[in-house]
Amino acid sequence: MANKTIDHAITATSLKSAATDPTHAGILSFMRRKYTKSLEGVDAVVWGIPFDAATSNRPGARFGPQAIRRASAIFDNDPQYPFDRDLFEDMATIDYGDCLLDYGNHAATPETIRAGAETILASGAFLLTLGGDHFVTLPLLRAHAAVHGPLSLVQFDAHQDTWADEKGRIDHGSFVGRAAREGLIDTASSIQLGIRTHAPEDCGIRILYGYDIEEMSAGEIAAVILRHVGDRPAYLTFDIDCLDPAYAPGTGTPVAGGPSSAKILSVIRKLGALTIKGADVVEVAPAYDHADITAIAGSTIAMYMLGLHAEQLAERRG
Ligand SMILES: [Mn+2]
Repeated sequence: MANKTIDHAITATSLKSAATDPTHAGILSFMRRKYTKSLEGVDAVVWGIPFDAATSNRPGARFGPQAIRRASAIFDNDPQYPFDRDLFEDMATIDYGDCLLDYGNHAATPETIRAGAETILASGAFLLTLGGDHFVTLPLLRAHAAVHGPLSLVQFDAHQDTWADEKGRIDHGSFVGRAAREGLIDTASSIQLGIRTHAPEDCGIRILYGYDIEEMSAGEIAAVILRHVGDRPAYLTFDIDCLDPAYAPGTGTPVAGGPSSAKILSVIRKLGALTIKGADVVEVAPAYDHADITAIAGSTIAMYMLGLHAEQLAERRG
């Protein structure tokens, strides 16, 4: 039974069940989840990292978490399409708020993010992070790999993010190369989807380029991912610039020739057999957005990731 309240983010009496706030009103949190720092009895955590100092082109992803939360108000009390269930019926889920970063001390940022993620993961909860630019995935991978070992990275992105890097640089275009060198990801079972630029190295990671995605069906794309990753622990990272700028104009480094949100959502829907240990949605920069197109896409992708986890939890709990 849903809580009959407004401002569910602060008035909720349970971490479960859908909220009933009007879509146009009330305090915002991701899908109106309880806004709390308490990790007790929590199955899933949504966390924001408002950081964009590693962007190479247009900054603004520091406003991503707020924009995604606002857009997520469209997910009301109804069963969530296409999952046909209240995602929160049995999945205690909170909005943990944002990671507090010192905008004047970027050198401290990676460790602040890693330590925050470590605290959340220590509770045993599933972590879904809202970026922030794509640099934030590196410290997130450090925290997840410390728990699960090297992860199969499933990366939706227009860019490989494998640019060469010197120790200590904070760059949203090099996190994959760094993660590979640090042994955070199992490159042989990792895969990148929607790539439409070239970088000097592929780190041995499988790539489905933009033109591959264009010619394949959602089912074919999902089948490649499932075969490549198998039952290894996986981390899903979704750079919103994977989508064509028509579907995600509000991002820092848009690249033409990408897939539609409809096609990619169909792919994600078919990834339920993956062993997903963590996920993020990054690079939503609302200042370049129109009519919330990008924020809605980002919040829907985030909702799908929670939906997959809700299904897996339900299956585990019988
Ligand atoms: Mn990226």
